[in-house]
Amino acid sequence: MTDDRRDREVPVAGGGLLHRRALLMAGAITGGGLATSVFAAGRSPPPASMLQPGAALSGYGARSRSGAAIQRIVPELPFPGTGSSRTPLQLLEGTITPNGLHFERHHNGVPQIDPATHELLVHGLVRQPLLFRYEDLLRYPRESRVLFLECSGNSGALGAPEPVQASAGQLNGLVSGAEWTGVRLSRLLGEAGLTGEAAWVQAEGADAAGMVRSIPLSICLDDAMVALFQNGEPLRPEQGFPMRLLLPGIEGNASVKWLRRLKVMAAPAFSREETSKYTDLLPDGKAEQFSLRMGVKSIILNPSYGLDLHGAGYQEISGLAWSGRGSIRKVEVSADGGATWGEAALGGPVLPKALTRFRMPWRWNGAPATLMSRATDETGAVQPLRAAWLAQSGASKGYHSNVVQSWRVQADGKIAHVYA
Ligand SMILES: Nc1nc2c(c(=O)[nH]1)N[C@H]1C(S)=C(S)[C@@H](COP(=O)(O)O)O[C@H]1N2
Ligand SMILES: [Mo]
Repeated sequence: MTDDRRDREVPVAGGGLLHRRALLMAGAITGGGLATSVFAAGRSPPPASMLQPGAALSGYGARSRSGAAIQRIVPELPFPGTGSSRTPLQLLEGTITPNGLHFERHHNGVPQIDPATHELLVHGLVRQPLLFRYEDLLRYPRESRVLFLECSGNSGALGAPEPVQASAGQLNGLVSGAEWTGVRLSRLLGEAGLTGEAAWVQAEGADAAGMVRSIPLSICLDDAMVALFQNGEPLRPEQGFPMRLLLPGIEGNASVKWLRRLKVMAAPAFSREETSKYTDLLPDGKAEQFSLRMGVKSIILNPSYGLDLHGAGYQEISGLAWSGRGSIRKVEVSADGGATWGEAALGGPVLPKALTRFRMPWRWNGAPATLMSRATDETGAVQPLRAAWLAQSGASKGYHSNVVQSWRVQADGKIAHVYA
């Protein structure tokens, strides 16, 4: 190693983790080691793509052939419309999930809804009940926000007694990130005029599940929106076309899709989705209801299960972090099973209640290593270790898992899911 490289590659923790500033320095990391030398490659004749005109223009772009191989992780189910498909997080980059790869969770399939006849009713404890057509909503002032959406059942497999050997997306892909555009819910409720007793809003979807969730008014009047667009185009049917609730930082279940009614109430509905499901069973056998806000969480996506390493040397460790309470303050990474930790670089802009990409330079020495990441959010909340989380919440708890996860890199470069 040259003196030059030693200056730039400052170790910050055990197992070869480097100071994040190494990411900023051209040539510091690879030192010419990853690309093919020009002399070895020989001369460079024009490729076949330069010898004839390319394909025609198209009305809607398609993915490259290899890109098209990236698919949602869809389970085989007895009732194919009811269940969830997952985002293959480990195969994607950045923080925005392409619309066709946004995870899906449907309780009774994807309805086909005609925007020309669909209506949103706002009623209950309001001075003036109102009906909004899709075209009405399109005339309201809009706002766009980059947000994560996560099912509270995400990462539930981390509670299994033995680590499930599956990809990062299979384990954690009930989270996606998108830029959502819509109308602030407070604007619509304000127009209907809330009465004094108003305290909850029951949201109902127009799907065959007739899904109902009760949402505290404080959340509805804060940053909730009725979303109409997703990453620049109208919502996909899977995501709730023509309109859905989008509650930043709140468990996905409450972001009711195919939204058709909002009933302002003095008390919650105590619907199926907030009694028999989506409650958190505590060690004493009681169930906590309306534990709506998602915790601080991070996962390493690269390297991860299924993305084996090919030889020792420089590797970038990268992944995603998010928190329902605001923005990510820091992500620490360990390469020695949690004995020592170094701080990763955060990709900007770091937005509240949005996916944040973290990156950590690593020079792997080829020996077995256990990789972990641990996020801290702007409120100071820290992602818990698995054992601590299970101890305080009871092993039966399937929802809201935000435990630190561990990947074991073996000497042959293969990666296993482990409990460290
Ligand atoms: N009407 C309706 N809304 C719904 C659901 C549903 O089945 N019906 N599923 C909920 C659940 S459990 C989640 S996690 C999110 C998933 O949103 P997505 O499919 O756009 O990812 O939608 C929520 N909204
Ligand atoms: Mo969910």
